[in-house]
Amino acid sequence: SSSTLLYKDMVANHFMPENKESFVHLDLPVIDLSWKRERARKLIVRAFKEFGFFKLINHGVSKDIIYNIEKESKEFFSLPASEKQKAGPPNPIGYGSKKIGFNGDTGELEYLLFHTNPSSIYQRVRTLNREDPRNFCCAVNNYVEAMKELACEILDMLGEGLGLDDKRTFSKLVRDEDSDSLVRLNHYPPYYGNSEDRLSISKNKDDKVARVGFGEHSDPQMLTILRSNDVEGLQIQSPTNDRVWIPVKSDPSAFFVNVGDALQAMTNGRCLSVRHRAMANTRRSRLSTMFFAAPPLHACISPLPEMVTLENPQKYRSFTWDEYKKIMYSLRLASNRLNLFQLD
Ligand code: GA4
Repeated sequence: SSSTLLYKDMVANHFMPENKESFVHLDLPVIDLSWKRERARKLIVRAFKEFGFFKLINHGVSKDIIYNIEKESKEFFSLPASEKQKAGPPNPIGYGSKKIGFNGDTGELEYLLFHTNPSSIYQRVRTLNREDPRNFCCAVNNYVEAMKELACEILDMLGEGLGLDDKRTFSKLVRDEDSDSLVRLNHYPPYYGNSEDRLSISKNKDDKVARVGFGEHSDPQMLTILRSNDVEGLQIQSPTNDRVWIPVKSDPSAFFVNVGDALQAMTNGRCLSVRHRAMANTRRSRLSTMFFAAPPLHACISPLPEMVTLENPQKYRSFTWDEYKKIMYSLRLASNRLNLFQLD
């Protein structure tokens, strides 16, 4: 795990055919939460600076919490469409199918999106005609609580690793009772494709038709924690070559953690909010769950004074999370929205 080559160099040295997308099979940086804190925080900082992503193992989240949310998610998505639609349309939270955001983006998935406060989750789930919505709520709430703790622990280690005056600067925003954190359940149904699609879509090496399930984008929030079942799909764009995609092997026992735009801004560009996408190319359903750790709407997002130096002058102007959200919902999924806040 203590490789000497930087990940970005490994990607940069990779042979690239002209004008073609290419795939590099790399192992993501791995962080083991049972390591000594000193070591874990050093490698978290390194992973976020070079890659924007890492895989988290020995995270200590109970198997029951994980099992229950996956079970409820599976049950929800197997309901008849008319039932699921009662929790929609997404405004932007709620149940959605194929439509992503408000500006014409689509994907091969259906999803549930919630604010993470218990009453918001209950309000949404209540409308479903289920035997007992409390089971669903309970599973989501327990998962959210575990993810919030985990996100804050990672953010505190990052704060220490970056040498912030107040090591809790990041986690305080997420722990704030007005935090705008979200939880998302995605379901990518198996995709077989039809003969017309086969002509226009390249086949991967297993001769299965590859199709984008959720198009390339960066996450707007501070930190994302993703978990999926054992069906592969996540791909990460190389931070140094936007035509190179890095497929991530699925690991249901691990979490995948990535930097969002707000954290890139606060760290003045040190931590990278890297673009990623999900493919729906398999014969089995992919189920994934994301926790998006976000600040409150009124919070001011600005490069922290410790992150601004002579060699690394202030890169972004400050903005409120509310302002950022308004702009992100006015743009397409793939937009480089943080660029609009760049100082030059
Ligand atoms: C991407 C990350 C999260 O899934 C999300 C998405 C949101 C949505 O689906 O409502 C957005 C997308 C995401 C970024 C740009 C805007 C907003 C769809 C879209 C086109 C919930 C989020 O916060 O931003």
